[in-house]
Amino acid sequence: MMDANLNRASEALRVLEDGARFSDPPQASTAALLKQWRHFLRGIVKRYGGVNLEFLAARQAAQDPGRAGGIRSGYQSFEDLKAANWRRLFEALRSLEETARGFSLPAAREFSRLRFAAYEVEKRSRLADRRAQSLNSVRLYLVATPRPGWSPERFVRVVSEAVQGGTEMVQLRVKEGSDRAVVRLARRLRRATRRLGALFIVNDRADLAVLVEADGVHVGQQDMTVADARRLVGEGRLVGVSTHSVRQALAAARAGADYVGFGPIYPTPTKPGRRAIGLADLPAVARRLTIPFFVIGGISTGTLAPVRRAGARRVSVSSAILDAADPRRAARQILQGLKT
Ligand code: TZP
Ligand code: MG
Repeated sequence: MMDANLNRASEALRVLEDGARFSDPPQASTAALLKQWRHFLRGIVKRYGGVNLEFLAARQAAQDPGRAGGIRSGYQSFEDLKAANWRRLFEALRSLEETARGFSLPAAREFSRLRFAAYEVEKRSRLADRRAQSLNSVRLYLVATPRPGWSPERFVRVVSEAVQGGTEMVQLRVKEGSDRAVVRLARRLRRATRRLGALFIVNDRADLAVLVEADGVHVGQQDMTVADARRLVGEGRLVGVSTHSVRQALAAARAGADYVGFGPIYPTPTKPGRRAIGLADLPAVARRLTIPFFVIGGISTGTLAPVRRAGARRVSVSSAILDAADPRRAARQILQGLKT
C-alpha cells in the first residue's frame, strides 16, 4: 500500500504540476509548489524509517488486480483531468496517512499536513481556472458612467441595450454621488447583467463589488493594490487593473490580476488630462502578457483596424457606445469589427 500510494500521489502531483504549468494563463507558483511537494513526499518516507527499498521489493504490479481494470472513461475537458488528479492526490495521501499509522505516527502526521495544504491549493488553482475561463470569450467590455441628467432607468436601459448588442462585460464607473446611490445603481446593473448573461465589474470599490455580488472589481494605479483587492473580493471574483505601460501591465499580471486595461490608446474625453500612449507598446503587451488585456481610450469602429493590427483582440469602450444614438447597434458593430 505504501509503494502504490507513494506512486499514486507523486504521479498525481506530476500531472497537476503540468496542468498548472500548461494552463492558460500558466499558474507558475502552483506548479513550483507542486514540484516541491513531490520531492517532499519522498522525503517523508526517508526521514521516518527509510524503507523505500522495502516498499519497492513489495511491489507486485504484474499481479495487481487494479491493473486489469485499465482506462474506463475519458475526460471531457482539461478541467476534468485536473479535478480527477486532485481527487487522486487526496485519496493517495489519506491512504498513506492511514497506512503509516501502523508504523510511524510522525510520518502519518506529515501526510495529513500535506493533504490539508493540498485542499487549499486545489481551491486556489481551480478558482483561478474558473476566473480565466469566465473571461475567455469576452471581447467587448463596456465602461459605463451615467451621463449628466440621465435617470437610473435610462442608464440601465442603455447598458442593457449594449449587452443585447453583444457586450460581454460591463463595468460600473461612478466617480461621484453617495455610496447609497451607487449601491442602488450597482444592484440594478447586477440584476440586468445577470439576466442578460454579461459579467459585471465595479470600479474602484472592492467593498461594493462584494456587497452587490458583482463578478469583480477594477482598480487603477492609485487605488488599492491587486493583493489588497484580492483579499477583499476573494478568489471567486475577478480583479482588473488599469495600466498605462508595458511595465505596469506585466506588474499587474505578476501581482495576480485577472485582466488589465491598457491605454488610453487615443486621447479621450472620458479621461481628461491623461496622456494618450498610442499604439507603440501594443505588440509588446500582446507578446509578453499571459492574461487578457483590453485596449481602452478612444476606441470606436473608426479606430479598431489599427489597434487590431497592433495586436489587440479585446477592447474597452465607453463613449462610442453610451453616447451612440443606438447603443445596441454600436456594440454590435464594434464586435463585428473585432471578429472580421
Ligand atoms: N481609462 C483609460 S481611457 C478610459 C478609461 C476609463 C476611458 C475610455 O473611454 P472612451 O470614451 O471609450 O474613450
Ligand atoms: Mg480607480
